Amino acid sequence: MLRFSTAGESHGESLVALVSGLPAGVPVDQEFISRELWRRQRGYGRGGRMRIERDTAHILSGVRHGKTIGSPIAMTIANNDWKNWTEILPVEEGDAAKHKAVASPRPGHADLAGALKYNFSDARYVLERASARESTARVAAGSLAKLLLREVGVEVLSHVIRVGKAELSRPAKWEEIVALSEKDEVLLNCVDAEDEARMKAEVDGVLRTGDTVGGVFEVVVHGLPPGVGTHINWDERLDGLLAQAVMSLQAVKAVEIGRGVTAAESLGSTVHDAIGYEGAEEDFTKFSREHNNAGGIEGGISNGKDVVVRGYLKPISTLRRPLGSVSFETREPVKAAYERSDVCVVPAAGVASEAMVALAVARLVLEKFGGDSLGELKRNYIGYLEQIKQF
Ligand code: EPS
Repeated sequence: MLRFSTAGESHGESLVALVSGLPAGVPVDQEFISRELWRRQRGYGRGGRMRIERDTAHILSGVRHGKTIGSPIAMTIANNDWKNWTEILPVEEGDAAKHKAVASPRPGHADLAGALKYNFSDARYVLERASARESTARVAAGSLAKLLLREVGVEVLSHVIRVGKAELSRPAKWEEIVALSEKDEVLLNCVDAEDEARMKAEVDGVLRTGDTVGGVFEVVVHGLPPGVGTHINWDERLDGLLAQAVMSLQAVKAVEIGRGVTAAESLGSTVHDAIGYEGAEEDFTKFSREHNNAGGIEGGISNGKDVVVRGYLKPISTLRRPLGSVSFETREPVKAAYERSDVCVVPAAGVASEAMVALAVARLVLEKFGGDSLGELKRNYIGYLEQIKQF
């Protein structure tokens, strides 16, 4: 089974990603991993930290001569900011006077619930792990899943469809999303320049007022054949696994698949994607669909159309003009703690979600097609494609 876990804190020495269950023989392109990490770092609305970090993954194990060897892959990503925190957050006891307390919990953050749960006298240690800095390690892990998926023609990318009140006003084409991923400069990772300008204005507005803004990103899985995931068991459904994967990212508060939200207020006759039979191959089979409201998944199984997953992001909870809170020390009313933060992270959250979606899809692809080497996986994959083409 493909599994991964992460370790590391926002201002610690390094982040760590550990990935196991990839077959042997997958080419590992380190430039690709670096670019994925860099894609997560950019975007309009990030704070000063992104000028400090230049994320790169250092591979310690599981890859030799440019390919996976089947054993677990361990990677570290150094925090450049660590040099500024070595005395504030030492591993050894250190000097208590240098401690930098998060003295009043920020509403919306893990601060209060985490301090209560772990019996901390302030929220510093909670912030350190709750921070979305952790998503860097997920992107490193996800880039390996993407490299595997690429071998079977599957790609995963994202774009931004809403920032605050500014929304993408038209459907995006796959080619436009690909073009965004190839750009060296992006503002809000939106396929439409005019809509992006309106999104930028939303960010500029909150920058002025000391507030923050959320939004919606869309992750698209392109080239996935029908039959990945299953209706048979609740915990093997593709939709359920994607929902958990995306919801688990910091600040994501809702996940939608296809037209999931508006489907609830519409009639069945307008929601479901009527089926045709072309006689010629369309995508993977001779069956065709009028549209893709289902977002590429029916009954927890991929249906061969693009898988479309949306993540709804709440506004960042660290506010320059903070909300009311309570001092951990005195229990008196005070303003919530503020320290350097971002004001909008919708593009970055989209890239981190690509990683989570790629890991979930890669897990199910490996479960369906199996194989301890890439060659074995590909043989099974090609055989299956032949089977459904004849159907
Ligand atoms: C974050 C606060 C900021 C962000 C950070 C997430 O960090 P700092 O307090 O060091 O400025 O920049 O995000 C990242 C470091 C990152 O790589 O995405 C938070 O509190 O969640």
